[in-house]
Amino acid sequence: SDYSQEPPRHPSLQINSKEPFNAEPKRSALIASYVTPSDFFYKRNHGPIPIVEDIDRYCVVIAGLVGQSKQLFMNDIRKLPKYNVTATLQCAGNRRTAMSKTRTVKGVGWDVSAIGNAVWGGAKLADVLELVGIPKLTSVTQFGGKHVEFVSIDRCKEENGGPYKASIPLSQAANPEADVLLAYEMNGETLNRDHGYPLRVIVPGVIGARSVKWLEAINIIAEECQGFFMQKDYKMFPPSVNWDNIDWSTRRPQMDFPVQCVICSLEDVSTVKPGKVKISGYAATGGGRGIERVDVSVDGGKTWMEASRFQKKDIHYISDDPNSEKWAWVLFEITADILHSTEIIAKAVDSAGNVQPEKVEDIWNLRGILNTSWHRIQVQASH
Ligand code: MTE
Ligand code: MO
Repeated sequence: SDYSQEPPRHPSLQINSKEPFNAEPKRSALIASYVTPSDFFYKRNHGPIPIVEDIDRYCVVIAGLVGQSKQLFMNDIRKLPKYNVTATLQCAGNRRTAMSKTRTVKGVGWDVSAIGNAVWGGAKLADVLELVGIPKLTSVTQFGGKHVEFVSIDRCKEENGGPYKASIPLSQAANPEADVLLAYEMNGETLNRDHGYPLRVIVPGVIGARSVKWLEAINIIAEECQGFFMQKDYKMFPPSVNWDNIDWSTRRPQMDFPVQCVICSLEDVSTVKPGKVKISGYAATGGGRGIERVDVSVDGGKTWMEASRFQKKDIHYISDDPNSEKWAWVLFEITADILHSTEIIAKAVDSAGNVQPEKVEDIWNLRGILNTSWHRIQVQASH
C-alpha cells in the first residue's frame, strides 16, 4: 500500500494513526460552528486515499439483482435532482479511548471528536435506483430482505487488499424519506479526497462505517454484504464476550447510532476560576429521532439542569427539505456557577426517550464501539 500521495491536512488535527490516516479535531473546534468545516471534520480511513484523475471517465456500476446493469457517469448523477442534507456522521469508535481505560479494547483510539456535522449535496440513492427499475419504497424494515451494497475504489488490509464495502437494506436505500445520498459536495464545495472524492454514500442516522467513500459500484444483493466491516467488525457484543469466545455470526452489523452527548468547551481535566462557567457541546442520535433534552450536572450527578439547544445558526446552504435537520446534531449550552472542584456531566435524551448509560463499564465491548456513557469532566476550581 502506497501512502506517498496523501492529501494535505490541517495541522491542528490530532493524528490517531498515520497510515492509514485517522485524525480528529480538537473538541473546541466542534462547537465553533453548527456545520463542521471539512478541514476540521474527522478523517477515518482503512487504506491510502485513492486518486481519481479522469473525472470524465469515472463511473459507478449498478449491478446485481437488476434487470440490466448500468454505468452511471458523474454527468448522469448531476442530472438528477440535487438535495442538500445536513447530517451528522459519527464513527462507531468515537470515545473509544475512554472505553479502553476500563479494560483494553481493540481499535484505533479516538477521543470525543470522531464526529462532525456537514451539509452533504448530491443525488438521492432512491432516484438512482429508479434508473435501474427499482421502485421507490415508503417503509423501512431494518433487517432481512435485499440489501444495497456499496463497493469502494480504496484497498484495505482487512479485506486482504480488496475494497472497503458495506450495505444497507434495500427498503432504506429506495426510500426517499431516508435521505440516503450519493454525495459529490460537502458544505457547498466539491467533496475533497479525504472525504470521498468524487462520490460517496451518506447514510444519515447510521454509524459512519456504512457511508462508503470513493464509490465504485452499487450491487443489489439478496442479503447483507459479507465484507469484513459488516461481518467481523462494527458489531456490538456484550461485556462477557472476549477474543477467545467470540462468535461474530451471533450479532447483527450495527446500523443506527445510539443517543450521544459530549461536552466540548472543557478538556478533561480542566482548571476553572470559581464563578460562572460556560458548558457547551454536541448531542446526536440515530434514525432521525432528534434530541429531546440535554441534562447537565455540575455536582457529579446529584442534581441536573436542562441546557439550551440550537441548530442551524450558521447554515449558509439552504436545504430544500424543511425536515432535513432531523439527521443533524444539536449544540447545547448552559452557564453554571462552579465554586468548588467537581465533576461536570452531560447526558442527552432522544425523541424516543432513549437515554445514555451511566457507566462505561456497563457497555464495555471488545471492539470498543458505541461508547455513549455519560460524558464526565473533572474540574478543579482555583483562583
Ligand atoms: N469508505 C471507504 N471506502 N473506506 C473507509 O475506510 N471508512 C468508514 C466510512 N467510509 C471508510 C469508508 C468509516 S469507519 C467512517 S467512520 C467514515 O467513512 C468516515 O468518514 P470521513 O472520513 O469522511 O469522516
Ligand atoms: Mo468509523
